[in-house]
Amino acid sequence: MRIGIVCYPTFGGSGVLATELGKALADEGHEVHFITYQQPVRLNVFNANIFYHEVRVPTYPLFDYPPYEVALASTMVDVIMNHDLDLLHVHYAIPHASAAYMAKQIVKTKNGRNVPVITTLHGTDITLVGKDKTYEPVVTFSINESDAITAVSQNLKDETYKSFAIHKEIEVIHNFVDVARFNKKPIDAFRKVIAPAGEKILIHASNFRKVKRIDDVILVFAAVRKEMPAKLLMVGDGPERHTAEEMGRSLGLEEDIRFLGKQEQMEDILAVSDVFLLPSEYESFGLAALEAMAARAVVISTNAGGLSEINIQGKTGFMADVGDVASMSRYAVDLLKDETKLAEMKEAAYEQACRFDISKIIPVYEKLYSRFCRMDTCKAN
Ligand code: GMT
Repeated sequence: MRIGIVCYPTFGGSGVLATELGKALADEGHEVHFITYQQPVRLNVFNANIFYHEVRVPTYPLFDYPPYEVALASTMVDVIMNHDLDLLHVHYAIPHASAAYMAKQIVKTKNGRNVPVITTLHGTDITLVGKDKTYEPVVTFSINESDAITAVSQNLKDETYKSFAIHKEIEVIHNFVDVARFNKKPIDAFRKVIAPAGEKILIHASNFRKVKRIDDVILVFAAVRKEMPAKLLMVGDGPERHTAEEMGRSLGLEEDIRFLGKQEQMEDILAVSDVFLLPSEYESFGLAALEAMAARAVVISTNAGGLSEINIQGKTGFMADVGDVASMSRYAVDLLKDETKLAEMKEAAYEQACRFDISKIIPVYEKLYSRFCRMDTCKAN
């Protein structure tokens, strides 16, 4: 099939998932057209089946806010018509679902074709930004106008029905991980640089927004550090980074916490890590945690949102209520002191990640797409 994928190109989970999906579909022989304002960060391979179309947003002195959605819809129209796309799959509702609706109407007027639009809901497009009264009417309308709607967890599906008047079926298709990529042997030299005395390594990776509760990451680590030598890797960047760095310094932990910034080789960093901390206020799914599990890191997280759909309490990791730093700290200390338990849970985390392997989820998306196959142009795949 010829598939258009619209996503954010940044380090956020929705962009990562959409890019990995597109790459996997291209490997399966589909023609995949990415439509974004910048090359997606994980689109780092050459594949003859992958095309990248950049959305250019011309500026003009009158525009305090250049109209990105208009430029996006126009680019979608161009790509649909020039490449005869079979469908558009948009990731993160705002503003991708409404831009897709507009593009669909334009193509219909121009050549009578009704291009199917699939919208995948990822998280804050529903639970935070989308709910805002400024956006809600457009979000509700464009989700309802989609030909198929998917959510990355059962929790996000439930939240969507709770917050928006959606009268269509939302299908749950869980996020996935390429287990083979994350199942890597630790690079000894790298581990030695981070933890020269064989200290345990904890890690957090995110875009450092308020919803991630970065302070709690530092507090849990401080509690661990009181009990044993340990190191913390902070991967990513965002608005809360400065506060976190300051907090680390004020607790006298600057020698033990490394802020690595945005990193592309997550598999190498995760491979040397023992515990992944994710104390978020909300996570629709927690793709970063799933990638950590595939690399055999034990996840200590909150039980918010869809996290309990991947993390099994006491088996693959531990969960506590949002803000319950004391419990998360206790879980981390007890686990890191018990080598046998740690090894056992690392293995269980890996096995759980295998249940969400890319090979299991791609066929689910392909099945969904096949419902919209055009008899005249759809090839066997
Ligand atoms: O919150 C982020 O890190 C980015 C955001 C996004 O949509 O780009 O992530 C959401 O989508 C991810 C992929 O489906 C999920 O794994 C994250 O849990 C979800 N984030 C939240 O719900 C806060």
